[in-house]
Amino acid sequence: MSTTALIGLGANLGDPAHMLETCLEALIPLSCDARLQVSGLYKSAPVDADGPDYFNAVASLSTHLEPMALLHALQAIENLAGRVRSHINAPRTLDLDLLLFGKLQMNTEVLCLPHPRMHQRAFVLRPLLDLGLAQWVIPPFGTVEQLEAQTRDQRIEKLPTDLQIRL
Ligand code: PH2
Ligand code: MG
Ligand code: MG
Repeated sequence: MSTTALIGLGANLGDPAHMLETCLEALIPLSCDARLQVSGLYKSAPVDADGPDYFNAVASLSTHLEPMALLHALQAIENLAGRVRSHINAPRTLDLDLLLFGKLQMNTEVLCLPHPRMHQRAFVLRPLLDLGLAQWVIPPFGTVEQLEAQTRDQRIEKLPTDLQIRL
């Protein structure tokens, strides 16, 4: 059985757009049908963080992995990208957040699903609209469309060039 997982991509150090493209290649083996959907590419003001503007996108994939195995695979990709974990919300070369794993809800020290802050963040919600998920419900808060409408005060712009997946 496969599960649809949504992954938030973010970076604000180095060459973020290039990093996000490279990381898409690394996500392909985690997907059971080699079909990876990616939102448009966005530039956004840091939320609860400092440093340069972030580049953000969201990817959707269908996976056979269990949630913890997927989380560990994402952390391995972050580490390969030279991610240094200095302090909470420190600027980073690559951040891969597991946002949703099917309809699974869980709350452990290492993994909370749905991601506990995704419903408040334009840099997650706007890309989800690109993926056709406007009516997706983020429990217990509401649909992506409703929640995105409440984040219009956050600065975010869609960049003209989409991320390319190079096979
Ligand atoms: N990630 C954070 C904290 N703040 N702000 C933006 N705009 N984009 C991010 O990806 C982001 C953030 C922690 O992971
Ligand atoms: Mg994050
Ligand atoms: Mg993270």
